[in-house]
Amino acid sequence: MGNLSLTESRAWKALLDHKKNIDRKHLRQLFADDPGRGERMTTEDIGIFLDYSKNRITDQTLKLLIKLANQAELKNRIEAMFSGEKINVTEDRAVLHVALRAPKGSKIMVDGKNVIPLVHEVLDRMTDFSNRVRSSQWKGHTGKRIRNIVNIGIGGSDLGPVMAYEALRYYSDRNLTFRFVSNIDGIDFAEATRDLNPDETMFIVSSKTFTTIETMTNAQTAKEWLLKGLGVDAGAVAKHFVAVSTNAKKVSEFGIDTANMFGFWDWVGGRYSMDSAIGLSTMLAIGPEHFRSMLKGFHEMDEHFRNAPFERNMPVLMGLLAIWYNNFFGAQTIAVLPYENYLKRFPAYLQQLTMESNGKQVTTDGEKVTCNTGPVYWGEPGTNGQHSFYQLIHQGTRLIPCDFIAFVNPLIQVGRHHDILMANVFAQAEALAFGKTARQVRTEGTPEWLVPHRVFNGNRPSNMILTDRLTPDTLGKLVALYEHSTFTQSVIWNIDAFDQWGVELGKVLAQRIIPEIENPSTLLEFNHDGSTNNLIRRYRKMKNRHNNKTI
Ligand code: G6Q
Repeated sequence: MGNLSLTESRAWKALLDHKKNIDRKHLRQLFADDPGRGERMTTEDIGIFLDYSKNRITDQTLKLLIKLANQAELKNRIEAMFSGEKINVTEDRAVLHVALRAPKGSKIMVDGKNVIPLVHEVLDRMTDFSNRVRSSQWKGHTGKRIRNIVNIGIGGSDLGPVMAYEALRYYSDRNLTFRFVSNIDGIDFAEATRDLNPDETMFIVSSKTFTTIETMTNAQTAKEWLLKGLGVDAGAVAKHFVAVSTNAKKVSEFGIDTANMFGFWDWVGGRYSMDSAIGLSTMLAIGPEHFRSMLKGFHEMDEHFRNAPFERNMPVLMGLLAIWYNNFFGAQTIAVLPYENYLKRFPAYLQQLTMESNGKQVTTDGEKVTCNTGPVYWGEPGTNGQHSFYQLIHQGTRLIPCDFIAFVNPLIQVGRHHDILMANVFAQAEALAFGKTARQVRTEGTPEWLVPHRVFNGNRPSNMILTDRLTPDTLGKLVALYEHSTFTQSVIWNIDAFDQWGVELGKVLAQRIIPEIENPSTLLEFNHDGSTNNLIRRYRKMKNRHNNKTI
């Protein structure tokens, strides 16, 4: 590409030209001209079937998008990631979530050291620990078995564990209760623990840095809650607290024995860490075997991403389609719509994965990007969304590409429910693509004044991801699919998908305001802008007007 910006490059301009042809063709036309596309524009591997035929593309579009990927040297970038190159340039780190699920015998070098044995050593320790807790061998301070597990963490140290717990609940040990505390809002902790017995409760403090204010405050509160509840001193902590972190020093300062610490490494980004020790709560819930099966699923998608030709490569195709709508149609969002209730937290998980990764405005060289980067990902499980925001997707003025995710077999067969659910997902994709013309509406006998309101333009694109059933293995594949689609997009834009400097500013500013609002002896003169100064003054004057309950 030389010194040319992305948007001046040959592959980009070819797509801009081509877009004019696509604009002239409705999906109805594309299907009429090419009846075979419904079968041809699909790909299937490792048990996942992707139908991308209802996208506003032709075979030529795909060729041009793949040229764009080749121009960005996507193949080399994938290899660079898998071989441990420091592709997180602003933090000078390797990006090796793929190492977390690589089989025992493999070899990935970071700074001259093979990291795979380290990964498996931690996995083995997690296995041993999980078995001891699940089999009641591990006892709390008063000799009772552990029945409640509370994960304390935020961001990457929370969203993955929460999502995986919900997604794999079917496989979880129902004798154990799982709670997740993330928010600094004390209500989160209070509600999560209000009905728990400290004798039977174990906290997992999950924090890569072990300095995050939300997590450290919640962990401190948990310690006090436990010791007060048991009526004992700090000696009880060892039986009720474990840590997941990269920071042994801070863990031990907090009072957790580092023998009860499960480590990971700086080459695992928070939002890419649910398959590291951060997944300890997941392993406790579903057991080590299921956890390893999830890792196997991740790994199979890694191999698919690394080896499948781009024409049949699911993360590459989905990443390129995201670019197509984001950059050539001006679409600002992508809706992810799982037709599987267990996946209710999946869109929330993807929000962090995709938006923290690709919410960037400069290239890896520090140049301002010349086009839009990361789209907003959002969604809700079907069919609930159908009775709320789908209206805007069907008849609003915005283009919202959708990813439908559906499973052929339900985990629990309840009457006719599953066939009805599946009929809905197929119908939605069909309606979005083909709509309903004015002529069709008229032939239904609709009065003329109502016709415009009942017309569906259609031509609204979607992907359909179809697989057998939601297993730990499938979940691993789905998460890896989105991880690699996100990476694919970042490579095209040449941005660093693995840093998150934007998260830092809020943390720094909050630290400055805390003493100003906590300490009543400080003057009411602050050095912020007029609005922030006023808000702080107002807060200080008004607080404590009610008799707040403390725990
Ligand atoms: C993820 C981000 C961020 C991080 C949290 C928690 O990629 O880095 O969401 O996971 O800020 O950080 P700790 O795990 O260090 O507490």
